[in-house]
Amino acid sequence: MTMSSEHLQILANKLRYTGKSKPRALITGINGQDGSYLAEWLLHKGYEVHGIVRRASTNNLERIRHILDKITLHEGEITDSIFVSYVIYTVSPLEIYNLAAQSHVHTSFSVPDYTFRVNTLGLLNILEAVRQMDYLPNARIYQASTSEMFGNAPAPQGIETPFDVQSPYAISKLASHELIKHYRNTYDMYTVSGILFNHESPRRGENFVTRKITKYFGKSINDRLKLGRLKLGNIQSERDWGFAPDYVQIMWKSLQDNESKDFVLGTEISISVKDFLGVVGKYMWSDWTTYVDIDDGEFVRPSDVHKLQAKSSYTVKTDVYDLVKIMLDYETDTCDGDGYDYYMENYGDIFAWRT
Ligand code: NDP
Ligand code: GDR
Repeated sequence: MTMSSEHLQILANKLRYTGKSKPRALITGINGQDGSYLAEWLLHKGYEVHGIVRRASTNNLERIRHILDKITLHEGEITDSIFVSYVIYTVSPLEIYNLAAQSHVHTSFSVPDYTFRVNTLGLLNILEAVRQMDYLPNARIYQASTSEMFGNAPAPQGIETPFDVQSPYAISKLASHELIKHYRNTYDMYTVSGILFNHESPRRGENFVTRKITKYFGKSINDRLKLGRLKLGNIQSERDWGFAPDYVQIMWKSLQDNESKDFVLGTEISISVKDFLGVVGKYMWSDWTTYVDIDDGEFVRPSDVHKLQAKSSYTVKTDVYDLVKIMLDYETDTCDGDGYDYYMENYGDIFAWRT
């Protein structure tokens, strides 16, 4: 007896919930901030986890070093359609989380072409690979969309807010958001665009503003004096900053519903970079103004987004004030690893899924 693709799809959906087979997930960008937390979360949920990483001449696996023996890595670029199709065909995942991106907004002004290729054509490669393998059960696809797509639309921004992009990065992500809708509406594929506001952690890249600030202020006064003053750009801009582990759980949740739908996720609290510095200064008993220089060249963008504040589809647990504490504790070595001990002690079960 041969099975139609419809039957295979039904069977796959049944297996997803019965626990008879381990569900298999593929994460692009698994060695990034979110990819590393999501991999931990999916392992905790009993998944077989596969990830795509780029070949590098230096070690780029630091964030997933502790789980390397539990996951399978596939080395390649998401801009390479042949590689992407091959991995999807061989892994045959039930869920694909597309987190790989040129994710730095300021950098996207210097490399718009590259940004578009990774952030948009990368997703297209995944969507086409899944669509064309219609003899395999369709994988559910999560796309990492961003609050940057709202740009300077008046805050708070929710699922109904019209987009107002301000950077090549935002344009590339908006094109991907439209691709997600197109493949869902046209081919009946289970695709989700999660529009996430800024989320940070001790694993955040060092050239994003929260990590840049906490890394600097986590140092002793002597070390700060040796380093010289911290140079920042536009400190008036306001962002809705949350804690990355909270966000990856919702990514997973969004692929477990009966129907796929897009959503918005943030803390609903928005503070400026200047106020973020104020909170850091309070925790560190430091007057931040003594240590910071505003540089109106290097770190200022050709156009910036003034205020982002979510009208969120889900509640998240950690607010920006706890986030600052977690990030500073990590830098000052008052906690083990990336805030786990501190967090278990103070907030109980939020991190209980971590191994
Ligand atoms: P990171 O920059 O930490 O991670 C990006 C990942 O993408 C890295 O693993 C990187 O690998 C990988 N990557 C980049 N280019 C390629 C490529 N051509 N082929 C394969 N892999 C590639 O980002 P985050 O973890 O912070 O964010 C995850 C996703 O969520 C991104 O798509 C981002 O745009 C989006 N997003 C993030 C938000 C946030 O506040 N963090 C908010 C909203 C959306 P490598 O190490 O080799 O560079
Ligand atoms: P963002 O994060 O652009 O919101 O993108 P970033 O931390 O880079 O900037 C936030 C705001 O801070 C201002 N700023 C500075 N930014 C950086 N990086 N360095 C500085 O020195 C500095 N000084 C001031 C910026 O102008 C901006 O207004 C992040 C990324 O994770 C994206 O991938 C994601 O989509 C969005 O968050 C939501």
